[in-house]
Parts: sequence; C-alpha cells; structure tokens
Amino acid sequence: MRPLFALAAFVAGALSVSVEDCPGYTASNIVDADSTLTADLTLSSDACNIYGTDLPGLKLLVEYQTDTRLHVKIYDAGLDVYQVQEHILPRPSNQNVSSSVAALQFSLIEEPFSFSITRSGSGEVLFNTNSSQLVFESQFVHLRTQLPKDPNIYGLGEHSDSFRLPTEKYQRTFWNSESPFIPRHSNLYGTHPIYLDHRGASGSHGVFLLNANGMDINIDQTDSGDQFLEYNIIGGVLDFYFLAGPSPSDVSRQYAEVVGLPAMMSYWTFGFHQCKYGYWDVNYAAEVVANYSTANIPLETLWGDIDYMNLRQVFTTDPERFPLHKMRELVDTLHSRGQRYVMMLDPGIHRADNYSTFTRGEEKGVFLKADDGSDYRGVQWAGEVVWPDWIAPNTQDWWTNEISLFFDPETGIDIDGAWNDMNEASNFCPNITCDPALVARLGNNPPQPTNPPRNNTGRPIPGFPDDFQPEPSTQPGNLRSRQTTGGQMKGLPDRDLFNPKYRINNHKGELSDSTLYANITNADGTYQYDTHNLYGLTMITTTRNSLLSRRPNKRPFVLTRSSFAGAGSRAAHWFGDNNSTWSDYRVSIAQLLGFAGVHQVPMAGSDVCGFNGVADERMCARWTLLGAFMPFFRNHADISAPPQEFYLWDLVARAARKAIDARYRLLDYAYTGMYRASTTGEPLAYPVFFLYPEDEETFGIDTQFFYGDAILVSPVTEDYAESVTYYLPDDIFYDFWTLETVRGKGETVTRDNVGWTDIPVHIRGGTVVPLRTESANTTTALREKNFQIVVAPGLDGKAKGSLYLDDGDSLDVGDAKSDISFTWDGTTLKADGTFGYSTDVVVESVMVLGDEEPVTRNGSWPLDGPFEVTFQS
Ligand code: MIG
Repeated sequence: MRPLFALAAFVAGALSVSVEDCPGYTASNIVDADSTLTADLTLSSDACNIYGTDLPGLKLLVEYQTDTRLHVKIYDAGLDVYQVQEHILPRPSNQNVSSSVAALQFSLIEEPFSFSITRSGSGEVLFNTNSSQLVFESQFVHLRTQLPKDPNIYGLGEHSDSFRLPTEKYQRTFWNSESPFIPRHSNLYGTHPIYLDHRGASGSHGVFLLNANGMDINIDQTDSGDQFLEYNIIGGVLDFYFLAGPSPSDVSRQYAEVVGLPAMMSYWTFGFHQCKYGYWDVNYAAEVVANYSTANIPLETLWGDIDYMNLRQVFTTDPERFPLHKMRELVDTLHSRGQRYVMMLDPGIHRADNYSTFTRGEEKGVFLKADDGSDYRGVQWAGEVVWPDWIAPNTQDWWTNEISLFFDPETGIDIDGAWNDMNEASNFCPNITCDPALVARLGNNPPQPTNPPRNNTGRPIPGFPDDFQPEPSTQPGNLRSRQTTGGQMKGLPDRDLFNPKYRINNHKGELSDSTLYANITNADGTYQYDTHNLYGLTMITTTRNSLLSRRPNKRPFVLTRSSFAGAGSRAAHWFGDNNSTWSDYRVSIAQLLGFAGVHQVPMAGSDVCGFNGVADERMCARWTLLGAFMPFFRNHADISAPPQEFYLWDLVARAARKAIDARYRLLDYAYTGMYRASTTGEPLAYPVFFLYPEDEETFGIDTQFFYGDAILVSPVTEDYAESVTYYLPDDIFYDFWTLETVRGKGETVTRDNVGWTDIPVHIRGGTVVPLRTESANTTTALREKNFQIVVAPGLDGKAKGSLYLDDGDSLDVGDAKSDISFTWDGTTLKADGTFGYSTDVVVESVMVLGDEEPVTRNGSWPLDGPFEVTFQS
C-alpha cells in the first residue's frame, strides 16, 4: 500500500485516486426478488486502509422504486456511518414496481463486486463500476463509473464553470463555502450531487448520489483513454438514485420526485428587485425607491442588507440610521404603492448578554455546543457569535418567535420575504486556532463605504463597545462528542474530523477553515463533519416554516445563498458574490441552466450588473437585458462597489425600461412555468438541448437558454460587442421584438448592430404565449391588465401553450385557480381547461404570427370558460 495524497494524483496525470491495492468486496447472500435485490458485501482480502479503515461488512439494497427510478444503496452493516437524516431530506416513497416493467435494470458481478445500470430494451450501459474497486473506509469512499467518450455531463453544482462539464482533468468538490468572486473550478456555496448524462438520440438519464459529506468528483480519462467519473468522499454511504429519463426534462421531473418539487413562488417575486450592501440609512433606501419612480423604471421590491442592523445584530435596527418608526414608514409606503420589502437574516448570532435574541436562544438551548457544553463560538459581522443548531428541538420555536416579534406587522417591520446569507456557514475565524473573542475585537469593524452614497450623513457606523471583555477561548480543545450510541447512522466514532487523510480540494483550505468546525456535534449527535453541507438547507427550512407561522396562507419567500439538493422546494437562490465582469455576466447563464435545468431550483438568478467591483454602463445595460429573462431578477452590489441602480446611466435606464416592459408582459407566461415546475418538476428555464435533444450542436450551448419553453434568449456574449453569433436549431422561430418569422437552419446566425438596449429573443414556433397587453409599474397593477394571446405556429402549422392564474400569493388557493390550455390547429385557437379563478381581466386580442404580417383579432374573451377564436378568412 502506498500512502497517497489527493494532490499527488493531480501531479501524476489522471485525476484518479490510486486504489489499485485495495481488495474490493465480494457479494454474497444475494436475494433477488421481483422489485428488490439485497446482498452482503464483504471485504475480499486484507484491508488497504488507504485513507482510513476499510469497513469489513457492507449491505447492498436495490429497489425498483418506480418504472423510471432505481435506488441503489451501499451502506455499512453496522449502521454507524452517517446517513442524511430523513427529516432533513425526506426520501421518496417506494412504489415497488416489478423489475420487468422498469426502464432501468441493475446487475452485479459478485467477485470483485461491481454493478451496472442498463437501459431496458436497448441494453445500453449507463453506469458501470467495474473498472475500479469499491473502497468503503471510515473516512474515504470511492466508486468509479465508466462513461462514453466525450460525454455530455451537466449539473454537479454549485459551480461557475461551463454548463456542459469538461471531460478531462475536471474536478467538482462539494464543501459549501463562502466564495467571494465565485472562483472557477472550485467548490462554491451549494452541493447538488446530481448529474444529467445526455446521449443524444439514445436519451438522457440522471444519477443522484444522496450523500452530504465532503467529496471530490473527478471526471477524466485513464492513460488508455477510458472516460470515467469517480466519487472520492470522506464519509457517508453510497445512496444512488438512477433516473431513466429518457428526455432531459423527464430527468428533471424524476429528480423532483426524489428531492421535492420546487416551492411555488408568489407572483410578485417575478418583479424587479433592487438591493445594495451599503444603503447607509433609511433615507438612502427610500431615495432609491423614489429615484426608480422618477426614472420611470418599475421597482417591485427593495431589499435590506445587513446595513439595517444595530451593531450587526440580526432582528434589530440601528436606532440612528434605521429607526424602527422610520422603517415602518418605509415599508408602509412601499406597500401602499404595491411594492415589497425583503430583509436579510444571517445565522451568526451576536454573543452579547444585552441582546435578547441571543439570551432567548440561550435559554432554549438552540446554539451549537462545544464539548464542554458551552456555546461554540466564532466570528461574524456582529463580532463574537454563536450559531443556531437548526435541528435542535427548540430552534424552530425560537426562530419563529424572533421572526414574529421583529416582523410583526403591527409593531415591527412587515416584510414580504427573508434573505438567508452566510449560511454555509461562513465563519470569520480562519481556522481552528482561532480565538473568536480576539478576532472579533481586532478585525471585524464593519467596512466603511468607499463611495459615500447620496444623502449620507457622514456618520460612521458605530463600532464595537470599548468595554468589550473577551473571555479566554476554550476552543477547539479536546472536544467530547455528544454522541454515545451506534447503529443510528449518526457517524462512525473515532475519526480524525479535522484532517482526514483524504483531503478534498476545498478552496478554503481545511474542512474547518472559515466555517463551523468539523468536530462540532449537532443536537442529534451528528457531526458538522458529516452535516456541513446541510447547514444552509436546514436554515432555510426553519426560516420557511417561521414565515409560514407568521402568515399561514401566504407562500413564503426565502432567498438563500447556501443550498443542498432539495433546496428548491424551500427557497430561491442567487449565485452569490460574483463580479461586475463580462465573464461573470456570461457564466450567469450556465449557472441558471444548472439550477433551473438540473438542480430543481427554478427561482434563480445572478446579482445583475455584478456584486464585486465596478459595473460600467454598457456591461450593466447588457446584464439588465439578460437578467430580465431569468426567473430571479435582482440588481445587487457590494458595499465597496459604486452604486449601480438602473437609473444611474442613460443606456441602462433605457435598457431596463424596455427589458422590464417585456418581462412584465411575459410575467404570467413565466408564472405559468413556475406553476408547472412546482406541480410537475418541468423546468422553468431550459438548456437549448432540452428542447432539441437530438441536435448535437445544442449540447454545449450555455450562452443561450429558453425562458419557459417558448422564449429563446440569445444575448450578446462578447465584451463590449455589438454583434452576436448564436445558434438557431432547425425549426421555425419568430423575433420577439419585430415578430418577423425566422427560419432556423441548425446553424449559427450572426447579428450585427445589436444596440445597447437590444437583446435577441425569439419565440419558438409551435407555442402559444400569453402576454399582458401592456406592462405596469408593479406586478399588482399588472394583474389588472388584459391579455393578448400570441400564437407562434410551428413547422406543422400548429401550436400549443397554457396560462395559469390564481391570486398570486396564497399557499393553498383551493379551487380558485385556472389552468387554461391553448391549442392552435392552423385556423382556430381553442382555450380549454379549468377556470376556477375569477377575474375581470379578459383576452383582448389574439395574434397569429406567420410569414405575412401578424394577423390579429380583437375582442373580449372572458377567462371564465372555454372559448374559440377562428381566423378563417
Ligand atoms: O459580503 O450582507 O453574498 O449578497 O451583500 C459578505 C453583506 C456578506 C454576502 C452576500 C452579499 C451581501 C453581503 N454578504
């Protein structure tokens, strides 16, 4: 056995971990029933103990759960190894189908043990582990599958790389971390261990590994050119869900069956959002709102970053800069104008005896604990902080109480949504030698703005009290685990939680660097070592529940930075602290495709115009046009960045008016897509190949996308360019702006003279798109506008689409919803479906696109029952 380090593998060439000397396992006691298969796996010979201790006995469980989902789980016979708690990620129900009807088939080789997954019928091998031994150690789990040559692999977020992943020397690391500047080829804020493997005409399938532990996934080729993907994980079990597709969006839907359907979002969340870290006081925030009005740019939602807090304490307002009565006035004013307000809630809770959020939490025992029973302490904005243990018994009640007190509509701030940041969790303590009291005292005064905003009073943010007395640190010490019993899947005892021998390629350094220490235990006895990647997911679950308690029948809106598989069923996501660069403008599309197309987090988008650095007029104009066609549309910037509100530049203001006008006219179309996503798992934004799965030219496209299934967005991609080359599949399209017919030829098209307020957008033929006849200042006002139905006939002359309507905000709308389908047969538009939502809004016109000028019929068709509009001359 050779001692090897992960980094050595990089130097050696292929990104493989050398496990040749490991013995592998032998399968025995195979019980092959109609819908399940079980077996014992025993270590074939002497342990290799390459990065820990080989586990001698494993179990294999195979379940044909549905006709399109196969569950394969390899776990320790003693049930000590950590498994993601059911209450954190509920498992899908097993329908126990007969393997004879299943689309995927499992087979195994007993000695050395390996397994493969094939597609029924064709027998195509989708997954095959026989090129490398299974290694299952106390702190290292390894499994490799072969892939076809030049595979089309997508997903495995969160990352800022190309949407179609590189196939050589490429690595994805999962260890959620605060990742300013969203570095390429790095672990970022979220963990989504699912990939979609697209094989053109033979179909797509998905592979989800339900494992939350730190891991590296290597995609590479062996020296002899064999393509592989391998998992190198520092704990947990191999819990795979294979999803049969065969279409790419079938995979999306099947994945949603496993991790949960996306949460339905309120209508207003599709409005335009403005935020900035550095809105220095309530007056400045109010002025931004006023400036948007003056500039005649619709603003739906103002956001409050940590600026509002008193001494950076969550659930407080700065009495001088954000006095409560002024905040209430601000929010009342926003609401009276049909606008909204969302505020930030960070998990780091200031450890101060005069801070009641902290003391109430103390009383209820909600904070993560160090071994001596004292609170685990670190550093965040407020200074020395403690962190909620989201799965401790009283945490939900405590958080709900804090939320209902602070956001009480009668006495507090009547927010419309909550923003969860820093939930990886971020810790300003750089490593385990940190003395939090000292770090807090030395280095954590909130940064001052470099660009004083208008109306800034010039007063500095108050610093931390001078009489602050740091207590001597007891951390990390020799921490004692709260865990005592085995057999509960809470993590093997006796592991090196700080420096496991296999070192994942975490860009932050060691596991505990700048985050919660890996040896901290949660209330149920699990370790942060195992649950780190779930911290954000548990926070947003708690926040969502609290918002629900506060307003039981309103859809909660939570925006989260950190995520894990299933996050979309609880929250929206933005892509974190990107840069005001063309590169990050471009990569926002790949990120959207990952989250909306594969990870099932449809309400997603980037900080428009970029968070860090300086946005300039032309770049911001382009980004505004692009962002307006993404589900989540928010302009946000750092405190050190100059202001970048749309009204600050002429070009950007014009781009914004135009883009928001289009976005709002399309809002019900997008909302219908959201409804579809939340009820079926159909994506809200599509990679081009999802709709043209046999067109190989589309497989690598990640600078174009479909917003919904009808609107193809092809933004300018090059820096400062006024032309763009984009791809049009062999199909018929219609220019969204001019309504001209454009016959796609399965070729790239170059368009010159793309003005700074222009973005190429096409309607895909074969679709019917409901539009509001005109835009409005707020989404509330928009809901009063009538509809125009646009028919975009396909090559066969036909088209279909739909329109979903409800009150826009209720969690349970009961029967008060309409799901209207439109079909166009070449002469008649038929509207049919359900009509439970009552509205005075009518369809005012129907427009049919075509080679000639569009033809329009005007009228007044109420949305209370089926109707037909015929275009027979
Ligand atoms: O920079 O709360 O990603 O959106 O403005 C560290 C301040 C803290 C990071 C978030 C960013 C937010 C900022 N936060």
